[in-house]
Amino acid sequence: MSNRRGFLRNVLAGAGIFASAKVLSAQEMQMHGDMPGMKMKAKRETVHDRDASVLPETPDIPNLPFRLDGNVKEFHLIAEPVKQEIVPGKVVDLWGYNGSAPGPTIQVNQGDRVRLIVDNHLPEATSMHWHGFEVPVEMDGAPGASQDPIAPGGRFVYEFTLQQEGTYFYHSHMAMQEMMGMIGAFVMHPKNAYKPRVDKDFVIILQEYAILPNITVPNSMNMEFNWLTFNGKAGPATTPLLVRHGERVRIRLINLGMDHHPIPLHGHQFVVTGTEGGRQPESTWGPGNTVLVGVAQSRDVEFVANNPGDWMLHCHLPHHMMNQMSSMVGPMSRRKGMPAGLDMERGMGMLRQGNATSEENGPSLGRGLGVGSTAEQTMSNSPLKAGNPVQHQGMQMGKPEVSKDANSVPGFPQDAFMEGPMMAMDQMVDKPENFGLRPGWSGFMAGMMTFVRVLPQDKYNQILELRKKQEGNKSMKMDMPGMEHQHE
Ligand SMILES: [Cu+2]
Repeated sequence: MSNRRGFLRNVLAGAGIFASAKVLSAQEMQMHGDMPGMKMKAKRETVHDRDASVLPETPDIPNLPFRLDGNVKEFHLIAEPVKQEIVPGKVVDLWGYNGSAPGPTIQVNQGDRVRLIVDNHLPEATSMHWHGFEVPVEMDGAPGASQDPIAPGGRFVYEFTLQQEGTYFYHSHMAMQEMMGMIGAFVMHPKNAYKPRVDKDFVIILQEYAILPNITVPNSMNMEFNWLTFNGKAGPATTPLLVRHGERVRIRLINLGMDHHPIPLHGHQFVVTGTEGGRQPESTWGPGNTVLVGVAQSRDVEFVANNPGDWMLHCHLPHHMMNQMSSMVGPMSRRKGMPAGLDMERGMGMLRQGNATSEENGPSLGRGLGVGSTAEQTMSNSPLKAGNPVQHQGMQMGKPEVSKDANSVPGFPQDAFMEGPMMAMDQMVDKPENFGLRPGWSGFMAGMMTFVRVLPQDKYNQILELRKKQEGNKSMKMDMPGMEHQHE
């Protein structure tokens, strides 16, 4: 929060460009966005259009406010280091935009003229690419090809008119920076609202990081990943998508990483209505329940939430449904003692200083990648001695349910120490959107996992009330996303 506050102060004081401008909230954005078109269109049609479209929300990520300079929508993005709490207590050093990784979501209307001021507050050069945008080549943000990289402390101003519609994104076009979090969603709303209309519209950005225990900096050189996130949060810290029973829902999935993610939704069939190229013709909408979101792609899925319940939405790659997976930590934590002369951390092969790409560690941080991965010890998946589990503050550490002869079964243990009652932390991730989930639910949510909660009207309203109350409390104490200016 202090980052965002700082961001705004810098903008107000330093650049001067916002000095007399009003920063718009999401609702105002939508209203202003419709205004230029209003004069051109028949009034009736405009009203209808506005009724028919609903603003997408990006759970856990703010929208980027803009100011109007004549007919130009002006956005200000700051590339900068970010501290991001991906699950409670796990704060990592990422690179993102305006205090967030992924960066804030940009929303514009088809036909808009936009100006995007990009300031580089990173210690190295960067460049901003507008993925899939049909813009003049000088505005493409390809370093070395269409422009010089933006030097540290430097600025580049992009400006273009957008005639496209759909789910797009912006990202650093420096490959290693992409693996530090540097992406954000860019939604272009169509001139004529999509049909059929949806009642709920969500954006989810899929990312992955390699971060060993005790390290806060992702190893962007690694090719295996142990932290998998939706909108910068890993389960159970992701915020569920709330919908009313019977509503039509759109979910926009965007992937930028090293893996393709097959994303199933439980309990429903959906159709893919959009890709990174915009709306797809209805003739292509075959039913499915798992959508493969490839690297650098976006997929819009739509469905009618006709099946009440708390339904999982997740990546189906097994290792993408886990947190902090690291081969030796489990066995080390349950064997009888540390090797002679070693403390816990060294016994587990954990690094105690430096960052992932620092001189002293460098690429040796690979997790079992062979050459150069000597910082880790070779460990078998040793027998499970289920004593009283180590208690971690705030977690509901229960004993796993295992049979008496479990250790005689080849392959055991698998999930016994990976999830379930051992790892539940319902209280630590308590928020209105989680209200009423089954006790212990959080022990089974990790990595790229969240819920689509298809709720009856009364429960939906109850949660909204809780959310309102919490937001009321919050605005007394701290900044709200997109509304920072009120507290300056
Ligand atoms: Cu995945």
